[in-house]
Amino acid sequence: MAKMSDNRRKAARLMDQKVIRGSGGEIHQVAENGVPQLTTQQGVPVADDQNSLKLGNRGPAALEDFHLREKIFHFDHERIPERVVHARGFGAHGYFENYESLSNITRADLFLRAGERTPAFVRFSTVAGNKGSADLARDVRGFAVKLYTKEGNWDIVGNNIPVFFIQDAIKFPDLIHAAKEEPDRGFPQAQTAHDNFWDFISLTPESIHMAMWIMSDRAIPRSFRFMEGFGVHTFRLVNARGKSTFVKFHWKPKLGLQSVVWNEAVKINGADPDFHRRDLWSAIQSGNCPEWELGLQLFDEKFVDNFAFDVLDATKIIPEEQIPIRRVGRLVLDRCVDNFFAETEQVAFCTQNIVPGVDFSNDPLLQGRNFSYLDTQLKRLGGPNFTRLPVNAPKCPFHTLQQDGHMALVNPRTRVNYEPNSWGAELGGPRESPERGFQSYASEEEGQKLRTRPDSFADHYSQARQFYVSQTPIEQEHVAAAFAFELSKVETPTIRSRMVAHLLNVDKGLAETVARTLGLQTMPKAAEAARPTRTDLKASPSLSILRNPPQSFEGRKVGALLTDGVNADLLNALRRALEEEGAQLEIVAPSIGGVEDSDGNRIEAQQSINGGPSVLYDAVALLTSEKGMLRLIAEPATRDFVSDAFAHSKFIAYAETATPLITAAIGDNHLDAGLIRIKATEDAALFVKACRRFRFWERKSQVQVNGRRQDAHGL
Ligand code: HDE
Repeated sequence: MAKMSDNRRKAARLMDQKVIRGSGGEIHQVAENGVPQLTTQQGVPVADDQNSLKLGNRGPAALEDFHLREKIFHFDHERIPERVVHARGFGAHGYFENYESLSNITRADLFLRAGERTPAFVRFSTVAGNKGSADLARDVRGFAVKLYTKEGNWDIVGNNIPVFFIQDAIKFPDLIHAAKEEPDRGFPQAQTAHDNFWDFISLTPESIHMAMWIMSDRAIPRSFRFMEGFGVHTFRLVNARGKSTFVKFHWKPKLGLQSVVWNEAVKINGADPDFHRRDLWSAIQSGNCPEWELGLQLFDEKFVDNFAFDVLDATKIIPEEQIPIRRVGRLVLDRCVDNFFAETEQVAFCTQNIVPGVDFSNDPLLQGRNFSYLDTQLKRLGGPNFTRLPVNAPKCPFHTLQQDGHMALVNPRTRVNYEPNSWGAELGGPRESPERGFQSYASEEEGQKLRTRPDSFADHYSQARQFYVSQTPIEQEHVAAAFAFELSKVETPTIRSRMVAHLLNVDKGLAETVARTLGLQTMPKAAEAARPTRTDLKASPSLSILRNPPQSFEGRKVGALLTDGVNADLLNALRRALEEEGAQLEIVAPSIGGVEDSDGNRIEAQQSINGGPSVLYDAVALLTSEKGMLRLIAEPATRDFVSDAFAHSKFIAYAETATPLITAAIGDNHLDAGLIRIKATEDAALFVKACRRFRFWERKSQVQVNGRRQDAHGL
């Protein structure tokens, strides 16, 4: 009889681990002391998960090895198609809490009672990149919210930008094809900086307003937690009496808006491509649960008739100054997913998922989306039963007569799978509910069947100009620099000129700056406009990030570069001041083993200097001791830590002993008020107070990099 392979196994230790060594030296771990047994999918206990079944010691492999076959078969089928857009995303659970009854506006159940909490799942995403792309791509961010109400699931599938590129869904495949990697070469990925994208945009004047937004800092957010969200389209809210009010949905982040600068974004992508998902994960895990308030812009037919633009045109906003935002509740994200695939990947948002009390408008983009989402989920999730996956299923009771299909987990339990039927109240299954059931708003619709664009959609530039003039000079500089960067990657000169021709209709100064930076030899004429740009639209301060700063440094992170001998008092003072502010301190040290402070205490490090560049932080502190500093001063990573923080206009706290490090990195005549020397413990609090402004934008001085002048804003 063949010897059981177990006889050749020997108990062994691998450092702290008690293991068993097999005959080939491989490690086995055994189910004992209450550890569950590994089984196959069929529940058969597995004796050996390290070796396949072979004839003799060295093979060949036996086809009857059902464990090997099952394991590899399942692995081979682990992937499902990624989303055609918004492939890279990150989700979390939470709840929506309603502030007051809105019954006079809507019969939607979640809005009827003050204090009512509705479970929610939110998925943030980038649009263009594939699933494995980096978080800091210049891109729109998806902001999709699933609300599990007591009367069904309501999905607000929005973005962090309130307008869209196109006005009609029929252009969506073209837009996305143009934005994604070019089909012959398969690159560039997760970038709009290429010919096809700008070719399409330059031939689609309706997209110019959105182009302004994506060239602004909105497209490189510091974190999902510091982004607004928008439902984009006009929707309807309908009350119990059947009265409809138009609405636009807004999510306002409690921590305020914040973005990074482009040069920083590029470096973050290298240092931590998961920067945004890690940020959300850590915030929730540490109990700093991000919050947004739901804001409603409510308006009636009279406003619609008098508004300068068409409320069905998704390339237009309604300025907050014109229709103020009413904050009606808060969204809190307080639980990370248990499993990324099961929840974040399998969650299926559909714009069609609405509840009684909410309804669509005729926005042609929204109408097309209502087809697209259900359709795409079928392909992605492989069958019609994706609605039963835990993350997609309603949390209220639901009863349908639908059955079968791929992966049917639940079918009707009784004989009844149709209606009407005569099986009576007990056996007859679910019935209609004329009172509570969803009723479409009975809007008056008539007209010829036409394939046309309404002329009320024809103004392409006025709000683009309004967006631009609403920005601070710094933000305007960033917009110009972003256009110049993106167009510099466009190889075809006529496309560059065409874009400048459009920008001339937005703002002459902007167009000239972009043309100059691109080195355009001749200035084109302004693009012929379907409607002349209106210059009477007032600046809307709410469109600027920098005009609406939060008053606190809460939720932000300081990276402190330490060496052995760091002044313990200063470090503790900084830690305390940040804690009081609700901000975080991360220790960056020459090695991950940490440092010893001036009192002889061991300080744990979260990053080594090579793994924790300053782009990962909102502000930095240089608390190196004199001796430690001398050892680091020639290291490129250390110099970059300082010079990047400086170039990205960050506040920098420094101990006297770190001064030579600053001089080495940025020269000796650049000290400005954004560099704060902390001598005594009170100075740490002053530094944190200064950080409430996030960036020291006044920094006009220049940094010498490789003998060349570099703009201090990292443009
Ligand atoms: Fe989407 N969009 N979209 N979109 N969209 C998808 O659905 C589509 C549009 C948005 O985290 C797809 O499940 C069309 C506007 C988000 O899972 C697809 C049109 C806005 C997400 C689709 C638009 C969005 C998607 C791909 C033009 C902001 C990610 C995978 C008519 C208001 C949801 C999927 C998530 C995803 C179609 C335009 C937001 C193909 C046809 C405008 C946040 O169905």
